[in-house]
Amino acid sequence: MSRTERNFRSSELSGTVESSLEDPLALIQNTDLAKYQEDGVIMVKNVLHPEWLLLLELGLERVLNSSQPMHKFFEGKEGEFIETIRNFDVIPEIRRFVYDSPISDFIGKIVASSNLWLYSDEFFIKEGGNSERTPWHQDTPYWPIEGEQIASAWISLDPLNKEECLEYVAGSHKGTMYDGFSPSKVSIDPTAPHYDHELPQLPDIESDRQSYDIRSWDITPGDVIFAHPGVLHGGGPTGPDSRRRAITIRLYGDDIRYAKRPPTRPTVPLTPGLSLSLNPGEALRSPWYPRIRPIPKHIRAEWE
Ligand SMILES: O=C(O)CCC(=O)C(=O)O
Repeated sequence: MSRTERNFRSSELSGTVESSLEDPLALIQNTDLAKYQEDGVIMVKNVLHPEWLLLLELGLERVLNSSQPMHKFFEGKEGEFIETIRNFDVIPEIRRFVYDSPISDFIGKIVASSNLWLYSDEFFIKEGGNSERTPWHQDTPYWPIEGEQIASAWISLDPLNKEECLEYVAGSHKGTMYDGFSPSKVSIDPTAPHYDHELPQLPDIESDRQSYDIRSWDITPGDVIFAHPGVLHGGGPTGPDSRRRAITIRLYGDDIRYAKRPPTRPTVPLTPGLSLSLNPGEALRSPWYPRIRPIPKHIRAEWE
């Protein structure tokens, strides 16, 4: 079956996990945790059962057929691709995935927190071949947070070679927090600042790749990349026959606090009212960020 056919299912691929393990958390080992601390990113192979991938594909189809807000990068150009954020609240498949699959416990193990809250979920959908790069950036300048117990799990529903994968600058989570890129200006300048010069401008990593320790991997659906949101990352462009449907799930633990960002632009995703209910330095607790672990009683009551 062609990879670009609409009804292609990543769960039908050979090479994905065939049966659930009794203890999925054992798939993330102490060596992985040490590497995550050092590099700010790890790729763990074959950790998601095909049924979870099917659930995500159904969720993506529901999002694409919904009136959920979508943003187009490189709009109107050949390399255009779509991004859509925070569908958890309205797309039941994403809720099921976050509560029921092992993804949240994987993140809990990585950030060493048994309490977990959802920061966001975000799809990046590169279809039709020849999609552009996702510009290099860190997530932290866009998010009104401080603390270390937060991680993103990046999951591709399609097989990818390492050039098409999300790429990371190892160790950069320990360095400077740069400004973000400006999504509306990416086709002119992928380092154009998001804010009004309150943070240092992003370096032009793409023009100087040899100066950075860039990591990426060949991906088979079922593999997951876990990353610290302070690590510089950018998405490889896709080839002419490629399709790259990826979702990132971001969860945080106990030490994450509310922090202000420059007032010249809103943070991402939009959370109106948040700055009126929290002071900088307070724990990030708000209806914007639902508790995921332990699973709240009212959620458990749905099936008990
Ligand atoms: O998938 C991509 O191209 C971008 C992903 C990304 O920036 C993220 O997950 O934070």
